[in-house]
Amino acid sequence: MRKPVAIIGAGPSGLLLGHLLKQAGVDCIIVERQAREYVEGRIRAGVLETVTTDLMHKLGIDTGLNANGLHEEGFNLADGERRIRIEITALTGKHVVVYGQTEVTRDLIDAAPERGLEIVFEAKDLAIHGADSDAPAITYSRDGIEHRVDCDFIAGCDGFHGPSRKSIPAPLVREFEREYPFGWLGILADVPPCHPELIYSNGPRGFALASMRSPTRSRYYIQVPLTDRVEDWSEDRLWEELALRFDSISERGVTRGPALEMSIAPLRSYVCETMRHGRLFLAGDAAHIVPPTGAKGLNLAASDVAYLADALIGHYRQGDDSALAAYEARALARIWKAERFSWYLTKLMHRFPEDGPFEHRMQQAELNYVAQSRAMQLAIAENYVGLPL
Ligand code: RFL
Ligand code: PHB
Repeated sequence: MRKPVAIIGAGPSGLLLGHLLKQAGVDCIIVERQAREYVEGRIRAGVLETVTTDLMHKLGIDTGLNANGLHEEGFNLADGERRIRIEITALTGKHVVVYGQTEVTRDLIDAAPERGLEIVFEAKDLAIHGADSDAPAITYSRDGIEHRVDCDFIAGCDGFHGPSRKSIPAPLVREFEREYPFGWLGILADVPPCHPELIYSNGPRGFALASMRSPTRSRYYIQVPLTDRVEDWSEDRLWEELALRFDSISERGVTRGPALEMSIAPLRSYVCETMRHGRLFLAGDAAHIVPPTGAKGLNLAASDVAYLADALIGHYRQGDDSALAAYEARALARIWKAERFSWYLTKLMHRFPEDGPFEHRMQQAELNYVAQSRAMQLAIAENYVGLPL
C-alpha cells in the first residue's frame, strides 16, 4: 500500500493529526498496536486548553464536547486549610474545558469512518524503514499477515514507549529527563465532585488533586511512593485518605462510591529535542512527557499536531517545506514552557522525600505570595489556560 503520510499510534496526537490531514485532502493511514476497546478504555487527561478544543471545533467533531464539556473559569491551590482561587477567566479572559481524553479519543475514532480516515488496530511488530531516505516505509503484521505502507512522511505519534523515537540513531538524540520520587494514584467514580472547580492541595498528608469528568463523575489523585502498587490500596483506604485531604477545604466534602478505575502513574519530565529524523516527525508523548500537575500532556500533543499538520499541508498544497523545516524549533519553544510550568507546579504542590523543613517553608512562602499577588496569579493562570500557539 502507498499513502502520503503514515501515522503510528491512535492516541490523541495520531487521531487529531489524521483528521486534520484528511480534512485538508491529504491522505493518510493510522496504525495502532492496541485494540480499539483498549484505546477507548484508557483513563487519562481531563483538562483541555483552547488549543485542543479549537482543533475539535475546526474538525467539526465537537458534539460531545459542546454538550458535555464543563467550562471552568477558575481552579484552586490549597495548603492546609486555605484555598487560593486562581481566577483564570478574570485574569486572562480565557477558560479551560473539563472533558476526558477518553471521550476525545472515542469521538475522534467514531468520526473516522465517515471521513474516510483509515485506522488499523491491533497492528503488531511495527517497524520503521528508511526514515532518513527519500522512500520511507512502515511494516507491521495483523492476524499473521505482513503489511507494508510506503509513504512520503512518517508521523511518530506512538507515545513514550513507542518505536518511533527509539528508531532514531542514539548519537543524534538530544534528550533531557527528570524523574520524580513519587507517583499519582488515581480513582474514577460515579459520585458528585467535592468541589465545583479543581483543587490541587499540598496539605500535611501530601499532595492530592480533586478533579472531575462531569457533575456526577469524580476523578481524584493522591501522591504515593514509587514503591506502592495499586493492590496495596483498597478503595476504602483511598476514600478515607481523600476525605482527610478534602473534606475541610471543599464545598461538599468527598462522596464515596465504587471505583470505575484505579491506577498509579509515575511522574516524569522528559524532552527529546530531536523531533525530526529525515522524514520521521515525532509528536506528543513520543517526544516529551510532563508530570500531570499542570494538565499539559494532551494539550502539548494537540499543539505539536497543529504545527505538524500545517507543515505537511504546506508541503502538499503549496509545495512549501519551510514549515516542515521549522517544525522542531516551533514545537520545542512551546514544549519547554509547558515543561517549566508543569515542573514548577509539581515542585510547589508535592512533598519531596528529600526535602526538609526549609524547603517546606519555601513552598509555604511561595503560596503566601501567590495568595497575595495578582502578578503571581496571572503568571499561573496564563500558563494554566495555555500559552498561545
Ligand atoms: P498516547 O496517548 O500514549 O498514544 C500513543 C499511541 O501509540 C500507540 N503505540 C503504538 N502503535 C503502533 N505500534 C506500536 N509499536 C505502538 N506503540 C505505541 C499506543 O498504543 C497509543 O495508543 O500519546 P499521545 O497521542 O501523544 O497523547 C498524549 C496524552 O495521552 C498524554 O500526554 C496525556 O494523557 C497526559 N495527561 C494529561 N494531559 C493533559 O493535557 N491534561 C491532563 O489533565 C492530563 N492528565 C495525563 C493525565 C496522563 C496520565 N497518565 C496515566 C500518564 C493524567 C494521567 C494519570
Ligand atoms: C484529570 O482530571 O485527570 C486531571 C486534571 C488535572 C490535572 C491532571 C489530571 O492536572
